[in-house]
Amino acid sequence: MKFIDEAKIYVKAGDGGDGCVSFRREKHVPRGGPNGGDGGKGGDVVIRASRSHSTLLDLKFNQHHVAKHGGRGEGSNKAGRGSPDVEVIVPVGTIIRDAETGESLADITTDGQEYIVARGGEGGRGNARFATSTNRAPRYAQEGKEGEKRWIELELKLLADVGIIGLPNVGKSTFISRVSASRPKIADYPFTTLKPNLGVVRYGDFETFVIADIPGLIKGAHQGHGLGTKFLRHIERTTFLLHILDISKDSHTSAWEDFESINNELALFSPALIEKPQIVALNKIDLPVTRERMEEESSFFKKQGIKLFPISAVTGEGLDVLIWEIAKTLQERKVS
Ligand SMILES: Nc1nc2c(ncn2[C@@H]2O[C@H](COP(=O)(O)OP(=O)(O)OP(=O)(O)O)[C@@H](O)[C@H]2O)c(=O)[nH]1
Ligand SMILES: [Mg+2]
Repeated sequence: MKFIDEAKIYVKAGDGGDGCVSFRREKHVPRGGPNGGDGGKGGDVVIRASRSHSTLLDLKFNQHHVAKHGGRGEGSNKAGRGSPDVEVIVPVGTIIRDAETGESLADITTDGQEYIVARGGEGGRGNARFATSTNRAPRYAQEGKEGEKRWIELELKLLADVGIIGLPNVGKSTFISRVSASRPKIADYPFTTLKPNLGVVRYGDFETFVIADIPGLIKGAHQGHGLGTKFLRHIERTTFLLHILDISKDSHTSAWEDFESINNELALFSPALIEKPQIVALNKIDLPVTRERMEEESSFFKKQGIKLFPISAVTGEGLDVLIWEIAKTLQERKVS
């Protein structure tokens, strides 16, 4: 499976406008001075990052990005018009390279960040600029400079929006396999997942978000128990966490105790992680043991001010509601 999104595009900045050769013509003045204006600057091609874009898909169908030339200079010292820049919008996290040399040009890491990939040519100077005491009537002007052009490669490493946490065996991988095209190994024993998996979740008509399934955490993870905390850095840049709980194993399991114990491990590992908002789901409600206690657990969480989403990753029950909640929360965070 590929989690690198790539696009190759051609960018060409506008050429500068030529400078103008012109002389003043006035009544009764046999030979006026030079008054040719400068040419305008050609438009740049600028790459700009936007948080509202999540893939490079648009650019695969729209490869050529060409800015307009600057206007020619005119008589009466009128400068040519500068041309507007052409913007190419990319998601945050895009790496820009020169396609020919492979040279890395920029790493776009923040919303609104800009990088000029092709600089517009400067306009040529008009003949008015070349007048000197010895040459009062220069008959030449400069040509505009050519705008830069090249092929560039864009690469986006997908960053997960949502990280799934929970004890081993609660159904994290089952969940991601149900809501995305990701197919991690699923089995009824702890530590089935040994390295993180990413899945792209589609919802609505065209929207997507990326979710990361990481190995299960256990008590003492911060001391290296289980697989420890070594995969937690993979979810350090996510917007929030999906915390999955499972009370089906034995009748003494309390969802709240598991919830607190995982959060305790998170806090010990990284204050930044525990600060992240969490959406909490109770999985396996298709099993009678879980179903019976679902209401009780939900009302307990509610008292703590937390909404518990009952789901079954196997039958799909409750998943739509949960996905919409995740999508809504992501949207709100993008806007704010
Ligand atoms: N009945 C039922 N079983 C489920 C559900 N979700 C997962 N399971 C089962 O629970 C077991 C563990 O599922 P996984 O998805 O591998 O759990 P995990 O959380 O990824 O586990 P680790 O990767 O080991 O941390 C498997 O046998 C699944 O079939 C569910 O909604 N209902
Ligand atoms: Mg797993």
